[in-house]
Amino acid sequence: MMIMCECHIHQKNLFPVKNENDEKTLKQRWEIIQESLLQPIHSSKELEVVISSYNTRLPKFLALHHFFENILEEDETRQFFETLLPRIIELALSLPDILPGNIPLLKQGCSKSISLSQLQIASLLANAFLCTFPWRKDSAVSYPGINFARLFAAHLRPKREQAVAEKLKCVCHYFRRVTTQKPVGVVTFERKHFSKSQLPRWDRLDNNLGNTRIHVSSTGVIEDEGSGLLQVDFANKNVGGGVLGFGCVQEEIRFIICPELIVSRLFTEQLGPTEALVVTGAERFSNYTGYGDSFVWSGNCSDTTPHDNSGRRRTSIVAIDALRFTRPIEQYNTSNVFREINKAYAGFHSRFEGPLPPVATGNWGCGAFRGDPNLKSLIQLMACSAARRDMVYFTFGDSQLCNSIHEIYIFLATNQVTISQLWRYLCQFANAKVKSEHLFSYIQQAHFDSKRQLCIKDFFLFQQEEIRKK
Ligand code: AR6
Repeated sequence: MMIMCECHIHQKNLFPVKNENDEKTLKQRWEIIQESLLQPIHSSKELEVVISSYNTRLPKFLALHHFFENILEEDETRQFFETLLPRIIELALSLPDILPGNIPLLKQGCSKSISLSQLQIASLLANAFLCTFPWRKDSAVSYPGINFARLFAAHLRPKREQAVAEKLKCVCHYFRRVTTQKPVGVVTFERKHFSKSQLPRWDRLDNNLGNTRIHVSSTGVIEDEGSGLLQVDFANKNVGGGVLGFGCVQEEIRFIICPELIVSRLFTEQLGPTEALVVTGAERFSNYTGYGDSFVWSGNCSDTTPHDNSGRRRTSIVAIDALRFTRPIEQYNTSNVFREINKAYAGFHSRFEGPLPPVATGNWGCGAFRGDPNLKSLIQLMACSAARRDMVYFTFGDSQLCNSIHEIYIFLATNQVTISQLWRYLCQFANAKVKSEHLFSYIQQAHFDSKRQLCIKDFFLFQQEEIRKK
């Protein structure tokens, strides 16, 4: 009946059930799912019972109960169980018709892409909402996980409770939209892998950094002001990070307002150090205010982004995961700078010739992952320059950072500093006993010193030449 991807719901997937005589027999999992979900469900507690009839490894749905019992109005809860849930179930159970073939996996070490219609994604997400995907022993560690169970259970931390409820509002809103009017577009998920030989030699690139144009702004956010640009997702190596849990920072917010991104968790294996995921065509469904614990769903978003010839919205989002530093001082080590610059390059590089859209980014790796925005802005500038893209950098309200990035850029441009020179200064900084907040002034000094040394060298060469001539 259902042949679903090399990944999850599988035709031959059998599940132990007890028969009338209390004996254990094996039954096709999809049959059990269908039978269970076609029963009437009036509350989140009943939904939990139904789901646990075909998925046994579940945490308690405390956040979901809290949401329907304490957050929504009685009327809204009734509407959900009377109208929306039956529609979500119908959408989930029609998966074999909507998506009859297999979905390949985007495995580590391979560059590969998958295109799905928005309707196929909606049906997959409806299955994820109903937790129909079995837990897979072989891949549990290296794939992020798609069932919504963790979100339904994310209730343990009181401060986060509100944000989890707001995320559930985004999810309900998404299903309300896609079950009212079928979406017609297409979304492409592209995994990019770079081998060592495909990466630049940073110590040899003589691109002038001033040739890369940058715009730095202390106002605006990537998803609003980055329209038409390559928008960076400050990702986790498990794409989506804590979107189906407590998480509520840049990546999780992006995924929850554009829920089609969540489906990537079904088939995208953990990102390796020189890998990125580019998603083209995802629609935005929700607006929001706040950030982190203060995140609030603020209603419908009508995404007016035009479509390309393949029916995809012209929105490209690139997931790149920075390193998380428990000891921030370690980020200046050459090996870590090398890892981060290659990761950014993997995200920004395009195999297409001709002018490329600029990168819309900001303090990548500098929130939850505790990086230094001064260093990360330079790393991203170098990666943009090597990938032939301009850069728009949002400092997220930090006007001091905005000024200092602007200042160092002017310095690099007017002094015609190249990628390889800046790479050398960063390597020198790694060995210098200087405080990290002085990175920019260190670079300026290092550049003057190296110029002075060049002048002295030139002077001696000139003198030697003069003596030789005499
Ligand atoms: N536009 C521009 N800048 C932003 C935006 C936005 N919409 N949102 C936040 N910032 P963070 P990380 C700025 O912590 O450190 C997630 O759980 C703001 O200054 O999300 O790379 C992932 O799944 C913020 O402090 O990214 C990973 O597990 C900074 O960007 C982990 O967090 C960094 O945002 C990644 O952490």
